[in-house]
Amino acid sequence: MSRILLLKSLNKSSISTLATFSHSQRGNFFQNEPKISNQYEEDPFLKEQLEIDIPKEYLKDIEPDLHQFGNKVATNIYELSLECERNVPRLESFDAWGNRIDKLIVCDAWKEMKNISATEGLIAIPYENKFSIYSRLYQIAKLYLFAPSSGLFSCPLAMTDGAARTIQSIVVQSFTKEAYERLTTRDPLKFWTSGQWMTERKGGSDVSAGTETEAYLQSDDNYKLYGFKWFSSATDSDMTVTLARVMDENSQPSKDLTMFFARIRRNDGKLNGIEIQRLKNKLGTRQLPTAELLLDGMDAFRMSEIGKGVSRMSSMLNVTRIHNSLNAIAFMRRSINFARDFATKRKAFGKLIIDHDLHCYTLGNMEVECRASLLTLFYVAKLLGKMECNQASKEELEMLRFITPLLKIYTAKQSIAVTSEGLEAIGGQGYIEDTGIPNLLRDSQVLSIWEGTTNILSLDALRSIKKSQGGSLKIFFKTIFKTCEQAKKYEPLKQKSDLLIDLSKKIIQFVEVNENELVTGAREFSFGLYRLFTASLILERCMKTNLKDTDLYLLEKWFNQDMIPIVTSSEKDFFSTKTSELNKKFFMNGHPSFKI
Ligand code: UCC
Repeated sequence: MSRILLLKSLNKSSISTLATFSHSQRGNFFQNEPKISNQYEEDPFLKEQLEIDIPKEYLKDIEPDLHQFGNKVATNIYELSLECERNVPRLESFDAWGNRIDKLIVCDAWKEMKNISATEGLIAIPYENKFSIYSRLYQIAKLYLFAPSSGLFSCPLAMTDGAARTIQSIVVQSFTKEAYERLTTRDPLKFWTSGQWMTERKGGSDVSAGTETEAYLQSDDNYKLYGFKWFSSATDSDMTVTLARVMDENSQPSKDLTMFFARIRRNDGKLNGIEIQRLKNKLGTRQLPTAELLLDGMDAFRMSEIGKGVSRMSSMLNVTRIHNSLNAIAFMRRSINFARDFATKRKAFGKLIIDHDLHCYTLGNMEVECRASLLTLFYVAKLLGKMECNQASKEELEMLRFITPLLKIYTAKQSIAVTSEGLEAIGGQGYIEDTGIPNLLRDSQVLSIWEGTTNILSLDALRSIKKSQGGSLKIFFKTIFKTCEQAKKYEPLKQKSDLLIDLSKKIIQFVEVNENELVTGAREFSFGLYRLFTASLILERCMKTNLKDTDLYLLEKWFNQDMIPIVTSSEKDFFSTKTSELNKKFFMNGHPSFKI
């Protein structure tokens, strides 16, 4: 008997037990959700790279810690991050009687993230320096595991690390001594986090022109600050580093900015001359209490020479930009880990989607971006570690300065692309908030904006070339050529090494002849440099892993893109003044302000 006839022949109560979608049943099929397990063990590429980069005598102590932490970030810490996502911060500005209270309410899970950060040594590790120049790399690997399970606590950690590094670099003064100890402690009862307030209403890129905050001298290096900070991430921090213009005796502001240190609260627990105007309503990073702050006589200490704030603050920025990148790559990794697990559980067109070649091809492309960028992140982490142990050569310091913005802009863009692909790989469910997947994309979107946008940091790379009178670019290519010369000796790497040399020479020649196109083409230029340098690191990895098939595949895939887009775009005349005018007409036509 057919199913329909069978259903017709039954009375109502029997139907409800048999019919798949009757009111008492909701169908038989429920999709198994994508899951993650130990995030260290799930990442053999990471493990292998640590084996390559860190001597055995250190790794034997580091590995067990990464193993235990890899498990936590997939279990209880991950659960806390979901809690942070569900219970976003709130601000109560007034009490019932109209008194201004500016009470910032964050959830218990967020507070627990702070405790975990301290006890796991997420900031302490490089400052304890137990593993010499490898301490930084160890910390960055650990933060990489933490970031996508951190409920965005990785943001205050970035600023905390930047602040600790900045205090260290300016020689710890009496008022920052306590701060330094607290920022770098493992004791959760003593641990402080720091904010980094740079952006005002006039914008966060041209900080020097946009800062209106005024600093009035009280005594010695003590000042009172008056101003309005427009994007103050992690307002629940214990201290902050910020910029202001020092006012002279005629109440005239200094031309250049000065860097200050301030506590958020005074000893009585009240805000330190700060009013929290409102919390920001953001696309992502909603777990993070980002606020607009009125500084109304905030007590602060001068941390830099007057007018040297931007250059002093840049040591903080260089650290937070590395954090930005590690978050970007970590979000890619998490996205892939979810997508690939889902592929082993989801069936379509008669088979699991892991058995559809097209789907695998898509996941493979995501993996390329994540692996390649991890190599560049580790390269930068090693240089930072050397610098902090005073073991970096002049050339290495130059490389660190030059590659950091390249790493930041490239990984941020790729993170958005890869996490977006990751959502799509999970289909409609990837778009559903309570799967815990969409926040990877929402949170990635900010990475290309904060800590310097893509355009600003492309120009920053150009500025660093100019400041070094071309020296940084020379060292950059010297490093690439050196790797290529070694790689050439391996037959399977010869063709790509020659190609990399050839492409590098083309871009060098381009710079010599077309300097005037570099500003308009700054993005393409920076992306190209990043691709070339990362290619050299993949070659290096291939040598270190004895030409492992998956590393050779990574190499092949990495070269399967436009490696020098500034050259190819310039050949089409995209950067000339004439084309720039056409371009403006192209996108502005129809806008009320535009007259041809
Ligand atoms: O977005 C923000 C939110 C914080 C959230 C933190 C999250 C962390 C990630 C966590 C992931 C989950 S905070 C603000 C975002 N804004 C920026 O990052 C600023 C972007 N703008 C720039 O970077 C610009 O290039 C400026 C502000 C640096 C340009 O300003 P100026 O005044 O034009 O500065 P100059 O002339 O370019 O540089 C002044 C000095 C020079 O040194 P001297 O005085 O010796 O000639 C530069 O060489 O500073 C030096 N300098 C640097 N040095 C500038 N940048 C650097 C650098 N990166 N490294 C070393």
